[in-house]
Amino acid sequence: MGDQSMQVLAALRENVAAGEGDAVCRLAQEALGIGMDAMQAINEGLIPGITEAGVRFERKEYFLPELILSADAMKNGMDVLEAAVVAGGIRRNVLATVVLGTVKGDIHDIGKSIVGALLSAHGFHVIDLGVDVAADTFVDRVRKSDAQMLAMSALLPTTMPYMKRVIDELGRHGLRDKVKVIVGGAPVTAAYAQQIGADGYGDDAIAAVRVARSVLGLHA
Ligand code: B1M
Repeated sequence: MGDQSMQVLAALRENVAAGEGDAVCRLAQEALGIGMDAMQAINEGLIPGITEAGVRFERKEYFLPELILSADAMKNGMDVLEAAVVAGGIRRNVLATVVLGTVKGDIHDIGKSIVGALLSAHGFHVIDLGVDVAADTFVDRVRKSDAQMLAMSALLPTTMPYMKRVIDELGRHGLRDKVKVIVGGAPVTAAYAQQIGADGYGDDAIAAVRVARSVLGLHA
């Protein structure tokens, strides 16, 4: 990697961590301008930056307002980079419809949105319901859209169990056999996914795409 790329990535990390949204927006454009892959800018610039903000929050160097500023700065960067991820997608025909959301009680949406962008880039039609999504909303959209997959994200140990509730609710509505369920988010593990009866688990957004393809039996 060239010096210029290294500098842009370091500046992205620092400015996301510092909550400098305007600078992040400019740097994200600079990254694309020098030909950097958008996913590299996300994975090696934005994500380490927001992770650092989380570490500072844990150490009580940051409080909620600073964390929110960092999250907003990350979103500024995502606004620029996400379009490039989706536009750089390798397929144009729709592979399957996926209903996506962060579960009820949880407003973390950055990781979920990255998963959504990558699924779109790989040819999935993504219906993103946003954050704090209730079980009946998930069920309703799965039914109405005839989705082949439901993808849920949870970032808090307290909201993870809600994913099981959604899976149970799909069963109650006779939809469990019609839709595959994949789950993810920082506290979620493969073992937990299995325990709650999900069909698949993704450790990160790339894995989410791999798992989505595999549980739907779609091969390259
Ligand atoms: Co929150 N938060 N937060 N937060 N926050 C964490 C999760 C925390 C670990 C921070 C910390 O203490 N170090 C901590 C949880 C601790 C715990 O209980 N274990 C925490 C807390 C405590 C809270 C609040 C309770 C704080 C408070 O109010 N006192 C509160 C809860 C609000 C709520 O949801 N009800 C809260 C609020 C917030 C903000 C609003 C300020 C902001 C979110 C803004 C937003 O999303 N729009 C925020 C942020 C930014 C974080 C951290 C710093 C970063 C999360 C993030 O975006 N990471 C986070 C610390 C951390 O994770 N290091 C933290 C980057 C993102 C790309 O990663 O989301 O993990 P992630 O997604 C990854 C993978 O997990 C995976 O792919 C993604 C890309 O690789 N993935 C999937 C995600 N979903 C997937 C789905 C899949 C497959 C893969 O299949 C469907």
